[in-house]
Amino acid sequence: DEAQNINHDLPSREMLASFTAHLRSSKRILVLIGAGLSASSGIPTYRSAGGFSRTFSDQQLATKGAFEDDPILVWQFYNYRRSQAKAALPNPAHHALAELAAKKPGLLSVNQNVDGLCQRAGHPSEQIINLHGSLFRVRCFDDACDYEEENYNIPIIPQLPVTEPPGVLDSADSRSATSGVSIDELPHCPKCRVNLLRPATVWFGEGLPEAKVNHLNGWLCGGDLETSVDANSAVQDKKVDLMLVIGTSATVWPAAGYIGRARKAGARLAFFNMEAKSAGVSRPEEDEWMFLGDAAELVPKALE
Ligand code: BV8
Repeated sequence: DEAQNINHDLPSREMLASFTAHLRSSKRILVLIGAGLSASSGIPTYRSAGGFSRTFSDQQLATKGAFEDDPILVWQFYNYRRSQAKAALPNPAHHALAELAAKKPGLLSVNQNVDGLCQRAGHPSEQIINLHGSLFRVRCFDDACDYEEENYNIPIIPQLPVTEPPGVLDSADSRSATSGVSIDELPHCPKCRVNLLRPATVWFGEGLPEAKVNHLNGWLCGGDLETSVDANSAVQDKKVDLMLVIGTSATVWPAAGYIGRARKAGARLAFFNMEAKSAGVSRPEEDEWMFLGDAAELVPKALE
C-alpha cells in the first residue's frame, strides 16, 4: 500500500531492504540527476522554494534571446552562479553516487545540473553525461565556430560583479546596475575574434548536444552506437534494471523523457525528492520506491 512506499522521514526498514536487494543485483543502472542533489551544497534549485524563480527564472536569462538583448546582464547572472557553484562543496549524496558508479561499470548518470559537483566528488567521467553543459565551460556565441574551453575565472571579467543581478528584468535599472561594463569588455572568442564568448550550457530552446544524446541512446540500446544513431531504427532499448531519479522536478524536456524510456526498458524506479508530487510522479507504482527527504541524507543511506 501507499504507506509502504512513501516514507515520511527515514525509509522504512522493509523499503530500504527491498531497494538494496534490487540495487545489489542490478547491472544496468540509469541515474537522472537534478538540482535537488546539490540543494544541500547550498545551490538554489530552479523551481522549488527558494530557487532562482524568486528573482529570475532560468527561462528568462538562460536563453539565446536574453544574451542577444543584454549579454552583460546574462554574464552577471552566470558570474553569480559560477561563484556560487565554485564555493559549494559536493555533499554526501554526490560522493555516494560517485562511489556507486565506480562499483557498477553498467551505471550511467545523466546529469541535468551544470554545477560540476558530481565531477568534483570523483564520479567516473566516462559514466556521466552533462546533458545541459557546464557553468565552467565557455564557447563562441557563433555555433558555426567550434571554440570551447574550460574557464574557472570568477568573475569572468574583473569589472563584472558576482552578485545576483537585480530582480526586475525589463526595468531600466537592471541595465544601469551593470552599466559600469561595456560589451567590448566582455570575453570574446580568441579563435574567430569576432563574437562574444557565452556560457557553454544548453539554453532553453536549444537542442541537446548531439554527441551526448547519441552516447545516451547508445547506452540505452546496449552500447551499440551504430543502431542508436540511426534514430528511425526502432531498436528496442536493452533492459535497464534500475533507474534512480534524484532531485528533479522532471519538468525540463527532453531530459525528463528518459524516465518513461527507462521504465519501458524494464527499469524499476527509485525517486529521491523532497516531495512526491514534484518528482514527476503523483504516487510511485507498486514496484517503485519513493525516498522522501533531503537527497544529501537519503541517497548515502540507500546506496551504502
Ligand atoms: C529543446 C542549463 C528544442 C541552462 C537547463 C518537449 C520537448 C522538447 C523541449 C520542450 C518540451 N516541452 C517544453 C520544451 C522546452 C524546454 C522545456 O523543457 N521547458 C520546460 C521548463 C517546460 N526544453 C528546452 O528548451 C530544451 N531544448 O528541446 O529545444 C530543440 C530541439 C531540437 C533542436 C533545437 C531545439 C533545453 C532544456 C535545457 C535547458 N537548460 N539548464 C542553465 O541553467 O544555464 S535546464 C535547467 O532545469 C537546469 O539544468 C536544471 O537541472 C533543469 C531541470 O530542473 P531540475 O534539476 O529538475 O530542478 P528543479 O528546481 O526544477 O527541481 C528541483 C527538484 O528537487 C524538485 O523536485 C524539488 O522538490 C527537489 N528538491 C529540492 N531540494 C531537494 C530536492 N530533492 C532532494 N533533496 C533536496 N534537498
